[in-house]
Amino acid sequence: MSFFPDVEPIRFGGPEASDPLAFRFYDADRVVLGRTLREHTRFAVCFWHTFCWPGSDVFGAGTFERAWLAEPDAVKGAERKIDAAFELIAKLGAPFFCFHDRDVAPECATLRESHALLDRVLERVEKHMQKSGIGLLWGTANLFGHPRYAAGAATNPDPEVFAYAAAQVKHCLEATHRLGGANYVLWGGREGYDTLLNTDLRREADQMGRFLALVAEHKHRIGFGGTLLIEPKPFEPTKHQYDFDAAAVHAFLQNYGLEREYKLNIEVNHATLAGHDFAHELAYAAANGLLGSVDANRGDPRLGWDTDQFPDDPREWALAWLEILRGGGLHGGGFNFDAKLRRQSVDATDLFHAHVGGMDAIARGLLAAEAILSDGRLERFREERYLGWEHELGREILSGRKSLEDLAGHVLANDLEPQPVSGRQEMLENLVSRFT
Ligand code: XLS
Ligand code: NI
Ligand code: NI
Repeated sequence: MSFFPDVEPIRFGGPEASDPLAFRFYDADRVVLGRTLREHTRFAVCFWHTFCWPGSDVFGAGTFERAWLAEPDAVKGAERKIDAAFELIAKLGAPFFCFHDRDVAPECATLRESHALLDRVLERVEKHMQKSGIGLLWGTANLFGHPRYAAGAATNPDPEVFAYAAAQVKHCLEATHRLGGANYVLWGGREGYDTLLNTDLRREADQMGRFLALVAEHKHRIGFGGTLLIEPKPFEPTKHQYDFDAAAVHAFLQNYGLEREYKLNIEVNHATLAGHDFAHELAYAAANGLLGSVDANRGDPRLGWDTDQFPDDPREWALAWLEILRGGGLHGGGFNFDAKLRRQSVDATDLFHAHVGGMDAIARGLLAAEAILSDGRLERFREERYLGWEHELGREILSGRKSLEDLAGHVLANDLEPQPVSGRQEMLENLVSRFT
C-alpha cells in the first residue's frame, strides 16, 4: 500500500526546473570540496513532527488527516506509521531518519511493556532500513511528554524520576546502537525551571552532570561508536533551560569533566531564541571542538517560540556553511528536519514540498559557501585582519613571554598609538551578496 501515491521519487531538475517537486540545487552526486552533496548534507527526516504530529496547536485540534494515524490498534498503527515514513524518506532520497522512542511506539502501562513494544516495532524499522539502505542519524528518548517529567527528568526533585529516565535512556541508547545509529541526542526540554522559588539550581546541575556521566559510561560499556549530542535550547517548555546555548553547555560539560564525551546538536531556531545568529552557535561549537549535528528548522523573527519552520533562506545557510566548512564539517552529524508544516498545509504532498525546499535551501547555501571560499577574498581579508598576531609582538603575547610590565614598556618607550583599521563590514556584505 502506498501512502503517497501521487508523488514520484524526487529528482534533480536543475535551477531552471519548473516542476515544484524537483530539486533545483540538491544534486546528490555533485562533488563539492571533495565530497558529494549527499555526504556533506546527510539529510534526515524526523518521525515526530512529520509522522506523529496531527497539526494541533494550543488553540485547536489537529488539521491533518493522515492515513497512517487513523489506525486504532497500537501495533498496527505503529507499523503503518513506519511504512509511511520509509516511503516518504525513500521518495525524497534522504539518507537518514531520526526518532524518539515514543514516536515509533506509544508508551504503555508499564516501562517493561513500553520496552517490549518498542523492540517489537523496531524490528519493522530494521527491515525497512535493510531494504532501503536508509540509516539512523540519531535516536533519542522522550523525557518531556509524560506527566512524570513535568518537573524534569535528570533534574527532578524526586530521584525515582531520575531512575525512570535513566532506564528509558538506557533502553533507547541500546536500541539506537542496534539500529547502527550515528549519534544519540539528549535534549533537556524539562531540564530547567519555571520558578526559582521551588528550585535548587546547584543541586539540579549536579544531578544533570551525574546523568550525563552515566549515559557516557553506558555508551562505552555497550560499545556504541556513535557520538553523544546535547541539543541546546534557552527556554520552552520551561522558562529557563540549563542547556541555554552552546556556550552554556560547553561550560557545563567542562564543570563535570564531560567535554570529551559530548558534542552539540545545534538547532537554527534555538539559536534565534537564545538571541544568537545560527552561524554564531556553529562558530562557537566549531571553535571549541563541539560541532556535532544540526536541526535545520528555523523560527520566525517576530514570534518568540519554537515555530519549527522548514529552512528557506540560502543566505543564512551560506553563512552557516562557512562556519561548518571552516570547522572541518560535521564528522558523523547531519541535517535533521525537526520541522513542522504550517497547520493549513493539510495535504500529505505538503510534506514533500517542505522537505524539497529545505534540502534545496541548505544545498544552495553549501554551493554559495563553496563559491565564497574558492573566491578567496573573504578568507584572505580575515587572515590579513589578524596578521599582527603572526608577527613578533603578537606571538610573544600569546605564548606568555610578555608581562603587563613588558607591554607597558613597549608602548611607552616609543610613544605608540595604534591606528584604527576599517573592518569593511559593508564591503564584505556586498561580497557575500555576489554569491547568495
Ligand atoms: C525541541 C527539540 C526537540 C529535539 C529532540 O525543541 O528541538 O525536537 O530535537 O527531542
Ligand atoms: Ni530539535
Ligand atoms: Ni526545537
